[in-house]
Amino acid sequence: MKRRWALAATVVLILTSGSPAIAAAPITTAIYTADPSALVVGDTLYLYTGHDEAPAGGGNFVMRDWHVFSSTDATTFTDQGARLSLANFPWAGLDAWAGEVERGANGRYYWYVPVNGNGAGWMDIGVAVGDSPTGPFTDARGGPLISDSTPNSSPLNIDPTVFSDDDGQVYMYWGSYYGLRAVRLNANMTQTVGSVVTPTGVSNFWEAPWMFKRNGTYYLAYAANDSACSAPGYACIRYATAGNPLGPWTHRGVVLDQVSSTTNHPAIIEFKGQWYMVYHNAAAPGGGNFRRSVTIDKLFWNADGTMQKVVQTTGGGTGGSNLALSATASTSYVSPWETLGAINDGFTPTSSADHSHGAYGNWNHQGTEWIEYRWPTAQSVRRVTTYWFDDNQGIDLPASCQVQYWNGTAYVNVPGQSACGVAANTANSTTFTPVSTTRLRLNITSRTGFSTGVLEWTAHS
Ligand code: FUB
Repeated sequence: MKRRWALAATVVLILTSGSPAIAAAPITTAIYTADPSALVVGDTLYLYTGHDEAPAGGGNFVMRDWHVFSSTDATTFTDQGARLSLANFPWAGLDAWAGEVERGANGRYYWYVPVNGNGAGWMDIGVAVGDSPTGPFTDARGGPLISDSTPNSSPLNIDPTVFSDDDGQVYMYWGSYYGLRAVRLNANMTQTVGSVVTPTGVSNFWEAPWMFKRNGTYYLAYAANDSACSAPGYACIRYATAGNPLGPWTHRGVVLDQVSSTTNHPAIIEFKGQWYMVYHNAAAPGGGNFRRSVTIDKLFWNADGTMQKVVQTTGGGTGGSNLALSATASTSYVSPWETLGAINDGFTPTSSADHSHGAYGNWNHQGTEWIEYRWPTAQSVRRVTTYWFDDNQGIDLPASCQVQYWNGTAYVNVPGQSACGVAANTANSTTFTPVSTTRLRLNITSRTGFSTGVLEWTAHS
């Protein structure tokens, strides 16, 4: 039973507020975290995360345990440690992937996790139980709850989301490889009831379902990877709604654009009257597709019960306000009909083709051009985001980019720069070792035969 703060007064606040989120992002840089689920108990928000341990440059998931984080303000999170690991499941050996904790009617806490069960096939879903949100947790079954031998199981049995309805009925959704599945669980939370069903209406489902209820409507958010919302190999978060917990579902749109990691995984929850989207990206220093970081942003509702697309921020918890807003922009070249001022007007584009608030473009120059910010006094900067402009004509996504800063004598590359992302339809995040400077520059190198453009370039301390 989660998400219980739907007071009338807070609903009014949610419907009328539209300001960008300021929250902690990422929740920690001490370790890499992924695949969040969220649970509110009393005045505390708990996040249950996976733990990425792949080496720098690694090309596979290395995940052995799960962590619990707690917060009373959704900004500062305390790592309560690895509260569950593969060692808790003697029948499993690898792949501590995306889990979720749900409170049972008996007051106990059930942690559902996908693991490589060492049996037939690949991934199974197990469940551990504990008497507090932080455990200790122990294997509740001594074997899988769902496996490849479960009739009508998913092509990949991962990513369970468990939902306890107001009437005491419990439902579990899970799956990947486009194979969403659902089943009822009994009141003890550790056995399935009836047949596994294949829900309908969940358009472009790929993996990572998250189920919740608001004002009598059931919501299912999930990772999709169709070309309408993300670049090849990346995911966006879509969602569907239903009047019944097992559907049929109606697709409602995209609630979170593509992020800097290929995978994404949502948890949506209300805490102290504010709704949040918890997800992961590759934005932490040294991050990547297998070294992800859980982050959190505010989520706002429309009056008709649809969700506004989440604005991805760097968060106030890590000092993330947009320094570009107070900078003077300049460039090596801007086409006479384009607008350099668009790059720091604070607008969040809806796609790389969205030049409704103007765009910087350098057609018909090719090769390397730059844009630059100057401040009257030195700023500490550790991260930028770049939303590329692509007009599907002469301006295309760049081949590469490089952030530089003025060291008092010359422009030099920022130290420890993470990948300078060139993905479409997203704010590509680039982190580096903090620099103190009055000037920051983005060198942009075009693809052969094209010019380049930028819709928004933010800078953060
Ligand atoms: O972390 C491993 C897998 O990547 C998760 O199970 C998926 O949701 C994706 O995030």
